[in-house]
Amino acid sequence: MSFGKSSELMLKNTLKFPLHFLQLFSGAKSFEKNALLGSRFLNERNLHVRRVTLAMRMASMRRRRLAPLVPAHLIEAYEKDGVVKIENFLDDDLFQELLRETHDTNFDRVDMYQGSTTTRRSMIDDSDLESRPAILKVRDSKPLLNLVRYVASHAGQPLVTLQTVLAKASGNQDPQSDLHSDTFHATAKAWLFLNDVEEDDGPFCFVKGSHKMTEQRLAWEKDISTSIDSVENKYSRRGSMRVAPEQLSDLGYPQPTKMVVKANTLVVANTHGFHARCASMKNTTRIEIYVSLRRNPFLPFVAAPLRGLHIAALPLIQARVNRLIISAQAQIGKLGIKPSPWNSIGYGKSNEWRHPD
Ligand SMILES: O=C(O)CCC(=O)C(=O)O
Repeated sequence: MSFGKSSELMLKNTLKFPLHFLQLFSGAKSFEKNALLGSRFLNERNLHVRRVTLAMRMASMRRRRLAPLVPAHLIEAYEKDGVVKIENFLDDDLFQELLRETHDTNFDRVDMYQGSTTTRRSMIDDSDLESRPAILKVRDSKPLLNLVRYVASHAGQPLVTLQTVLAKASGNQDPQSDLHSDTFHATAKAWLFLNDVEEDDGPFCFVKGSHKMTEQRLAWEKDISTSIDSVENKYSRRGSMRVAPEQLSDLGYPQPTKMVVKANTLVVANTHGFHARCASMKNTTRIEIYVSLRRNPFLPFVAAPLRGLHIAALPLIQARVNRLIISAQAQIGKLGIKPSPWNSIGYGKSNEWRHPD
């Protein structure tokens, strides 16, 4: 007996229904991969809009409880713009030592290739930092981690890694260069830049104020959620919505701000807001301590003294989290669920230019 394509799809969706249903209460975002999230019927009845608005309300509630961890002027800056920039974040001695440890020594590295850009992570787990006290100090810096927690609206343990972005002037389009929102809820990314980033060095850019929903944006997102089959961009179909700069004013937002920065500047953003890595006009090397934190948007608690009951805060995990994430993604790849984007390239300098094997 042979099924038609649509009967097969119906059977698949029926079998997956319990999983898809549970995912409604998680950070799952892909309209394409979850028949409920992508359902025109449900989204015409505001499923997506309700998830967005509930997630935002829960994030504000959690942030109020996290506010004592962060200085008032940074809270004010975040609430206004959705992004916080702090120049001269580290004192000069610590910053110089951080540069020395980063540039003079070899790291265990993995690379990800997106278009003409290579994103490298150099492992900074406990075992890598026995003789790198400056990186350790920054990795565990409370002011840094607490600001990321506030912006993410969670008390969990952020991922901290040493990241290098090696961007070529020409080649295939890097998907990070299109303005986008990472997902439908608050999530934090931070960059402590170790070198100056000029206008044409592929700076981070952010649409100030886009961490807040406007009525127009909600209506635009509803439109997308009810017409997934005709959305061309695959990342938008997967819940990371792309927006064109020309659309921003219709959504009630300004044009993006390029974060042109001096070395030792920290930028922390809620990447639910629209952002991108500007295209590079020349070959550039951007090196940074990169931090991120994303958790279930519907968590009703903060539990700050218990690190938000986050599995990543368990000492055995925290000590080797850089490698655990890479090997978890490799395992998921081997199971045929989703290929890992990371390629091990062995030990070497974090800023070395090399050709993919
Ligand atoms: O590295 C950057 O400047 C931004 C990267 C980005 O867009 C992202 O991580 O979503």
